[in-house]
Amino acid sequence: MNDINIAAVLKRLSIKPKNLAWSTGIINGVSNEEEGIDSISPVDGKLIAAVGQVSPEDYANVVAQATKAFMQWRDTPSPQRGEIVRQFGEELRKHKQDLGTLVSYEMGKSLQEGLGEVQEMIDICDFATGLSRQLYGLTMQSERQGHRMYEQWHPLGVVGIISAFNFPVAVWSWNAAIAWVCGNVCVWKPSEKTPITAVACQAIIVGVLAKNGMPEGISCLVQGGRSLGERLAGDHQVALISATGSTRMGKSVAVAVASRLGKSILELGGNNAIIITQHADLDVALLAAVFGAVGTAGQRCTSTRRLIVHEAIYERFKEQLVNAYSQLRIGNPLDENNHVGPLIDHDAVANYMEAIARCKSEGGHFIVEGEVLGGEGYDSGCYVQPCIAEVMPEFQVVKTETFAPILYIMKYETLDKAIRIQNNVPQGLSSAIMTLNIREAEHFLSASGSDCGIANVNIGTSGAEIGGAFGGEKETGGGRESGSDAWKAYMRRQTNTINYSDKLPLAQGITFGL
Ligand code: UN1
Repeated sequence: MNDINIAAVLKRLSIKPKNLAWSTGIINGVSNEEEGIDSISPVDGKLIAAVGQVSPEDYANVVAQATKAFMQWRDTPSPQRGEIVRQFGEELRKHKQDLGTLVSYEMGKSLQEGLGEVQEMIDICDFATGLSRQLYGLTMQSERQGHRMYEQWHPLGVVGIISAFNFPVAVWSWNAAIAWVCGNVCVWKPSEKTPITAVACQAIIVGVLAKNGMPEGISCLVQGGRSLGERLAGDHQVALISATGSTRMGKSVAVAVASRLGKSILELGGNNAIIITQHADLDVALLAAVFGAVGTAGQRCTSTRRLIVHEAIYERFKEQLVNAYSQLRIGNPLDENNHVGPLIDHDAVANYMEAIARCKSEGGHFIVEGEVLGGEGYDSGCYVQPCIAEVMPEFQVVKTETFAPILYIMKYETLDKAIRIQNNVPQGLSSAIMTLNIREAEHFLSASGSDCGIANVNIGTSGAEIGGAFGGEKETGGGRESGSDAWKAYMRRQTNTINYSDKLPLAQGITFGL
């Protein structure tokens, strides 16, 4: 970090005061300076830059520009839209190091993970480019003679994207890249905790659009807090809202969007468990558990929060886990020697402390104690010790998602019981089993197994690839983003029946004559 010059990174990413105007949502306009958002790095507590918040008038202007751009974009052939997304991916390749560094500095995740996040963006651009030639509909057999029936997929219009601080750029790109090739235009409200990475992405896509003679309204950025999210969710001009964040936020977005019969994709909280059976490869299990629990300082939706370990190997695995935690290096995430960076801010630190206190009050026994770290290199006050508590599965705190590196470990006797424990939480995002036994693995993946949107075997709960549909059940919200056929949620389906006969036969054999 000491040799990383953040000012130079910002410059190379075209983050100049002039460009911060984008963040107000005024396309090539001026910022509303009074109500700024300061972006403070959790790495060292320093101000990175400030952006203006969008005013209601700015917002109306943005949506008007987006709506206007949609008229042009929806008529652009999808493979041409894919070509523009491909070029965006190429620019991301060029800027990978700088953007990954900025993600790491603004959000606090390790540089490796920051670069990985940009790689996810590149990957989704490649995926979307291919997809732009594969937005297939079905052809159906008509029951009437001389009739042809088929379906086609059309764009929805303006897609609102509300993203969270923990994946400040990748989750936006999953949504935006797919939405664009589908013919939609996007209005992005990033987390107010990570506004600068959003400006960097906007600078890149604006350049690509300009080079192709396309209007900026195809990609709009609006910065602000909760009230802006509410404005977006309640806006009938926004056909689809894709929101990532807490279950509390998701519930209010869901109600606002449903009340106007809009569409939503929700990717909310997780409470992800790994079941480690007596047939597991414990070396693989250990690495998966530790990366899942401490990666991104426990701030992924997919972070491993619970380990459900078979009684026969419980003590041995526990010992290995404690030993692994003693080797963790916590510190500046831009220093590649460190495994764990800071939490996002002081509120997150307070939530971590509160969860630890609650766990203790419910009877949890900490085998690795948690604490807020102080002293040299920890001046931002956001660095915490990843910790592990032995718990009973029914503790309330164990059923709650705390965005911090707190790992709960519990014992089981039979696989059915382990699966019951795993499923008995309100959330349903990701899950995993560690076993070399095919019966156990297949049972876990069966309908009576994991109830989550993601279920893995011999892989941890985090680190999903973009090619699969990403999302989960229950309080995770039910939405699916990124790969597989998740694109269908970004389009409207139209069923077309064409009569090329000289009669008008009615369906269901109804006769009607004049
Ligand atoms: C999130 O935490 O919201 O599967 C997204 C993963 C990443 C994405 C996480 N590819 O951990």
